[in-house]
Amino acid sequence: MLENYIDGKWKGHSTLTDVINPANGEIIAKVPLSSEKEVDEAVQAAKIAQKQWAKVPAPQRAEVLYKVGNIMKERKEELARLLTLENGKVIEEARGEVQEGIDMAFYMAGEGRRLFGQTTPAELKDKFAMSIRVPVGVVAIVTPWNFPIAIATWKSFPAIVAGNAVIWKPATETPIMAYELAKIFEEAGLPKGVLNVVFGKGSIVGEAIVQHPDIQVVSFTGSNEVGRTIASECGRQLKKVSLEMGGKNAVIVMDDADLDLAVDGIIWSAFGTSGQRCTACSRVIVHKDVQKELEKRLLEKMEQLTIGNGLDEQVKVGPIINQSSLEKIHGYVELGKREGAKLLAGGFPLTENEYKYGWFYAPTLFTNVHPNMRIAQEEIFGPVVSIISVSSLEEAIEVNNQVSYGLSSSIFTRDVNRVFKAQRDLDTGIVYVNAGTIGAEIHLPFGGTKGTGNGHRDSGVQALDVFTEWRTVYVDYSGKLQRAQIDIESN
Ligand code: UN1
Repeated sequence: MLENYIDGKWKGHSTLTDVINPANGEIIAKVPLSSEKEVDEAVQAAKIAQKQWAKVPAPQRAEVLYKVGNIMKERKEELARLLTLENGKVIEEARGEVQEGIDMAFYMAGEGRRLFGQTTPAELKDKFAMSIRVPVGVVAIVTPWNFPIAIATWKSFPAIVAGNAVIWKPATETPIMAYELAKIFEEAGLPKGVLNVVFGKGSIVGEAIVQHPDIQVVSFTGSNEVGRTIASECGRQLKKVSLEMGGKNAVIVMDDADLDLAVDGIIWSAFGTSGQRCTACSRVIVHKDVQKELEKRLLEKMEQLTIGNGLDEQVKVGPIINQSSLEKIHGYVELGKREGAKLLAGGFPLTENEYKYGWFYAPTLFTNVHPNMRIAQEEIFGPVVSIISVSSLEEAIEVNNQVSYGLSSSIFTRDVNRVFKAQRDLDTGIVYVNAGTIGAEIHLPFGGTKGTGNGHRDSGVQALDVFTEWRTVYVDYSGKLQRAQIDIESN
């Protein structure tokens, strides 16, 4: 039974819900469904803790992150197995995700000795001007089930090293990673109240977070619909909000591409994590001259994909997170057929034998897809790919950009001119050349344009912008009153 972590204490709750292993339907834990009361308790503790934490020198705050990183490293295999149990992703990807968290710990710990500000010349004599980063105060992070530990580290580590206190609401589907990370912080010696975890539903706990007057920042990764609601409410209250809300990411395959490489890139980014990544490839925009050959090779590779329980090292595609996601995916496949797309592979849930008690969906490939079809416009968040045929690079870029999202894109070509044109014109926050659409590294900014977000970035040094304010400091050491803009002449 999992417990909330508030003010350094583990607190049980009377209302609980089941955590289910999506590979076999087994109940693996129970998680609290908390209320506004727990959110408020956490915020009150965080307010007190933050005042002290902000006074701890940043290099010392960073020491806690080094310890967190080391504990995660020691426990990497165990954490990866727990991650596969609750989320379903295959074990090698789970190890990769835990590694992302470890990398983020050491990277952000390094920021404890930087947190660079700026010095800028002042207009007046004997006057010094600088801008420094200061913590915002109490911040909230709301994290999704598809990367339950990595995304939490992208947000909580910069927040903590910068001197904030954090209220964390993890997804109820994957609370075990949150529970484990909170235990790791506790073991690493993070002072009580600096990190608080409140489990529960978005409609209650999430809503209470957004409404709480003492929370200054909300950093959210999840659906577009929820993100927009959070944004409008935070806007009304003048809270800073950072949003990452998915993608409709495309791989472009030009007529001069290394086709085998492109096929590998598509398979990995479309069917890895069963397509349940914000960065997953769900469109392939292919030059018409290589379309047939690409389809043939894709189908051959798709046949080799082993689907099953992610704990089996041989399995390449794990389950879908839950029944409602499975139904949504299947709904889109039915819609694609009605819209006139041609189904080349998959298109059905797997329900027999070993698949009986879990939620599995066959890797699915559509062709003859028109860019305006809903399957080519809306995020499906499952193993479903649409092939769209084009005649030129310009058309490929136009089709890529014709969606409301702008997270990730990729191009396979051997032509350096096309590479540079594409990286300039593809309207996404992340562009890959000769690689699939997934695999962002933690020391670079992660986020997207248009409906993917609102201009902020997770991870990278840019994450600090979400969790700090810029303070401008002028020190006048002239010993007299110097009036800016007025006394300039007398300098
Ligand atoms: C996500 O899907 O929300 O770039 C995160 C990637 C991973 C992170 C994905 N490193 O695919």
